[in-house]
Amino acid sequence: MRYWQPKYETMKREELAQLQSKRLKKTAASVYENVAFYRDKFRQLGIGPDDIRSVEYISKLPMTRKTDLRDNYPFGLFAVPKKDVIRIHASSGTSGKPTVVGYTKNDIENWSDLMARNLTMVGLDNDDVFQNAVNYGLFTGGLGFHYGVERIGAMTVPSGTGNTCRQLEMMMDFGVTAMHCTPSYALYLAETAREMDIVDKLSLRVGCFGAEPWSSNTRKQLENALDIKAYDSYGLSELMGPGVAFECEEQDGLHIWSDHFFVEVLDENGEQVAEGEKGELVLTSLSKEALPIIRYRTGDITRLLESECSCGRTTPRISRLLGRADDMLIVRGINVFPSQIENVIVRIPEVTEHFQVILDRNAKMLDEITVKVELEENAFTGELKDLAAVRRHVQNELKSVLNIRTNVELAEKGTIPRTEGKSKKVIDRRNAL
Ligand code: DLL
Repeated sequence: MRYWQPKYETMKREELAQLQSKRLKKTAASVYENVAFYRDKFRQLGIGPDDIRSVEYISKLPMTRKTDLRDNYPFGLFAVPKKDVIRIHASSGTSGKPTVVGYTKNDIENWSDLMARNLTMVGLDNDDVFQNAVNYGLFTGGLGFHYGVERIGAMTVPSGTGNTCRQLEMMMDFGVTAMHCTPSYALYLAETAREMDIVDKLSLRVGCFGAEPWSSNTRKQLENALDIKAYDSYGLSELMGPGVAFECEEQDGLHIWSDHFFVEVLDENGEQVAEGEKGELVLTSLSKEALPIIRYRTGDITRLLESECSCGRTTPRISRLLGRADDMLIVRGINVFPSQIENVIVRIPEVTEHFQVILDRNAKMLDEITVKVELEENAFTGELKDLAAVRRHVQNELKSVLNIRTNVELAEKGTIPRTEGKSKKVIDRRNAL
């Protein structure tokens, strides 16, 4: 087994708890001293950093939400002077101000190390050629991966996004063995590679995909289409960017680097759920200098897996992300996650894996949900002989999972927009005038 930092990756639980306690105390002291927002919160709760004897005390500390970063835009939560910040990133923010995050030199060092751990964990080294097909701007995915790839000494191809045919040409010409992009863009790349009939000219063996939810069926699809092993990469700007949690070659949950992040999975009342139960991922940074974050409510739903992984790493793991608390659609009182729809669609051979969910309100003010899917070129060669049969089949499959009747719209292949970054799968027109 190859590790990047074996000392930390295979730490015994007691040893890890000691390290976490030490780092939590330091983090709490830093935010108390340097960030008015946290000092006020700690004071309101009648606690100070000296009360923290061990990491278990964390459940008494205040939570941080995305709105707190927005309210303190741009640098209000930074715990170091501006001269010590060597880089910022920002998350796009679909509404209101974006959230800005900052890094000291040490933060960038740690981030690069964590990314190097991840890439080593999926079997990459300096013999690999790595194409990083994501945006290199304020989005953390570009530079975050780039520094990790350089750290393991692989040859970096910083292709960025766009021009899908050119991306594929680079893969062929440079002998690219590993790549990173969003899973939705990977599907598009795979589709284009098939159309150009070049899949067998690619040397790809590893794909790292993340930054948005994707299902295990999409994984299978990508692995088959590109003849690779596809790994899930989870992260968020507020905590660092990509690299917070990553799958190993076992593909059995994502290792979360708990020497740098303390993991909680909480129910609606803020109580820790039992191992294996669904809850919201709440993360505390244990080593960040520029922007330490205490108990950040990620909004992402997952399960905590504490059992040891056969890869030998002793970190806790989380299940693949099951959606976001705020991604959940409520349609006629029923909870619907876009990931459930994705899981159904990718199993139906008559339609492609691209879909959109459109929500409307009808004349009786009732919600209507329409799932738009694309018909495959050879859709009628199997048991389903015409459009009506395909539509009915998709509708029935969706009903059996969602417990709600959906309208199904069949579109021509290629008509649902493909994206280079995070895809927009839901169009909610219910409150439109
Ligand atoms: O998306 C960081 C990243 C870049 C992760 C590249 C992985 C690869 P943000 O733009 O701040 O940061 O968005 C973070 O994206 O809270 C999740 O809701 C979602 N997300 C990220 N990774 C996954 C994943 C980057 N593997 C938000 N599965 C997070 C599901 C994911 N959702």
